[in-house]
Amino acid sequence: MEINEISQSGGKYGAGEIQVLEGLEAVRKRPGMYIGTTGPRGLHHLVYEIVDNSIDEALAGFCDEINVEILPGDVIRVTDNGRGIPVGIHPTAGIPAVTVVFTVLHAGGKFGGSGYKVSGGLHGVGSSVVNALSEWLEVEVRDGKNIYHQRFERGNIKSDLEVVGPTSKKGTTIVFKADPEIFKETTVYDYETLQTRLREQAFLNAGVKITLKDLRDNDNVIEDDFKYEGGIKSFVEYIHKKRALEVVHDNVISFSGVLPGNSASAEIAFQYNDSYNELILSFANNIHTMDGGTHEDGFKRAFTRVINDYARKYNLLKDGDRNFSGEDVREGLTAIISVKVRNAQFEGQTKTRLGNTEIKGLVDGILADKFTTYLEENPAIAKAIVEKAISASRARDAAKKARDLVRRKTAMESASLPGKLADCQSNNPEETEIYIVEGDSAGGSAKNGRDRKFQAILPLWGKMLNVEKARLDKVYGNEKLMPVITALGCGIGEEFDLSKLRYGKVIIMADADVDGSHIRTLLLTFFFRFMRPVVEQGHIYIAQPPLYRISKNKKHFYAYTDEERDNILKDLSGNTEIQRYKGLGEMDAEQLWETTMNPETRIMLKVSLEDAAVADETFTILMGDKVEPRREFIEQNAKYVQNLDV
Ligand code: TSJ
Repeated sequence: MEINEISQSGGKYGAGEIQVLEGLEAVRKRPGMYIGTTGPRGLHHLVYEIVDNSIDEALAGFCDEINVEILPGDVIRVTDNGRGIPVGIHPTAGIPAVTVVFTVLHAGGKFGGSGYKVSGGLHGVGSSVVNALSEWLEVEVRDGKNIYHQRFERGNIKSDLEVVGPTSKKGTTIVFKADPEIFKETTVYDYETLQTRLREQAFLNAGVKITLKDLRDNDNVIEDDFKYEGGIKSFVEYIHKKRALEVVHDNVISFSGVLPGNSASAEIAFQYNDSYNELILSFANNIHTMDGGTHEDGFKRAFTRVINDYARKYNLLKDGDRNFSGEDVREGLTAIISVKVRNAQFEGQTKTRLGNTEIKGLVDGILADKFTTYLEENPAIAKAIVEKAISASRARDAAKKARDLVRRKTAMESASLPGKLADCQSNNPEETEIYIVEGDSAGGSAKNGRDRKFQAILPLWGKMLNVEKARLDKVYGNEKLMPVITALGCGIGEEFDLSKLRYGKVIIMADADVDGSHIRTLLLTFFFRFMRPVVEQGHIYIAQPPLYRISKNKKHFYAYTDEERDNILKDLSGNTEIQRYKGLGEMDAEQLWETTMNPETRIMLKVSLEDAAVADETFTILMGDKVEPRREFIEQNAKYVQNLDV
């Protein structure tokens, strides 16, 4: 451990005395350098940073319970039943080791010799950074004899480490309040964000019990327990259950292995479902490697090879047949890859790509050996997997044919734009907009109300395609989606080219009811799956038509929420007339322009990639074959989803 960063040594700190250590001042000056952002992400990152330490203790084999509580005032309390952060005097710093942990930059983890730190946040900082960015932080250590306590404020020691009582228990508790001076946007935690992350950590660390409690509202205490003996196998089961996906074989397949010398270990779990989507989630030292890396590369390479070898050996692929592509064998596959590496190298701009070259061989080797044996020993499952790959391969050929057909048609017909499209005059995407409108009457009002210079209208009609169950070839033939594809001009799938997008803004305009919500979700799901960059680059918007028109003395006011309606009614007081719009079709062209389409006055929601991903998930739940998760979803969202027929 490096202690030379500490600016005083051997000192006794008097309570109340303010000691600023150079390192921590730097953290407060440039918080972004240490936690990425001081927005909500950075705020939640503080919690992960603290919890990671308890997870390390669990990985070392000394802790099996971690409790995370959100207290009133958005104070966080994390408690574990590990050995307790060491309280002895640190040999070089001359102060208690626990104090070093919170006051010296990079002091997390590795003291005591045996510490094998594998977890750690995105930016690999530590508890001292959390301390520096907290208005106050208190630590309590229980070593089986005494309870120790120390308090810090904005990184400064406020009280010395002192014994505050006896105990027979062991463990560590950290309580902290994120500093509003640093987290200017918000210091309010989102329960679901913490829930998702803690559940994920429980999957990745089999057998560790993690609890989350929200105690901010006395009348509404929320609590979740996560403990998965099955580890990442349970993770795969959870994903399939949550997404209401039907599985192709009963059991999740899983393998694990280590490198000689124990410098790294890998666990792999996967299962096929009957959808056409591939979902591979990879982790290195419990960090989600969003950009993949050597572990994912090794998995993909070996996975494709093993299945091709098997299919050749048993003549399921004949002499003249092409090998399956990676996409073919991964269609409908959900896989989790989790590796623990002693010296993990994270690469790329966001440091979410694993770079250690030896890991590719580790994962490849595990699959080559164990998956090959598995297929030999489970011929029925092997057959199901190969058949799925054959069907994927055929569908890919069919999609290519369908695409070529569309291309040829497009080339032949001079007017290749959809017949129902009312195009705009400008062809400069910097200023053009397309309204995708559900319903013919609304489409009519929109056409008449628009500014035809830059606003195009595409009414949607025809039968909805279940995008969840659709491969590309189905999308190519679909009468509802094809006009959207041709109107936007940028293609889908392999053909996709963002530079050909014909409109800068793609605006979904649908009623504010359940059917409207359904069509919005469908379109978002479609864009998310088949034109993701259009979403990523912020081209998708949702129009916000008003819910009410309030009239008084021939003057009209529009309200977009119930709250707005009440405020307007209060302001106007007496003799008003309220019209509740049931659909876009009830507005005439002028009203629609004024309230929803005029750039000067309209309200629009810009869709983020996250919104689209949520829509994708929601859609999967609503459209899936399984009844249970659907009911659960509707119950949870009952307040938002009214009048829904179940
Ligand atoms: F982040 C933190 F430091 F504030 C923190 C540390 C927060 C929480 C909630 C827990 C912990 C933590 C640290 N729990 N358990 C430990 N264990 C050690 O620090 C520890 C104990 C003993 C030995 C040893 O070698 O005897 C080594 C270590 C790393």
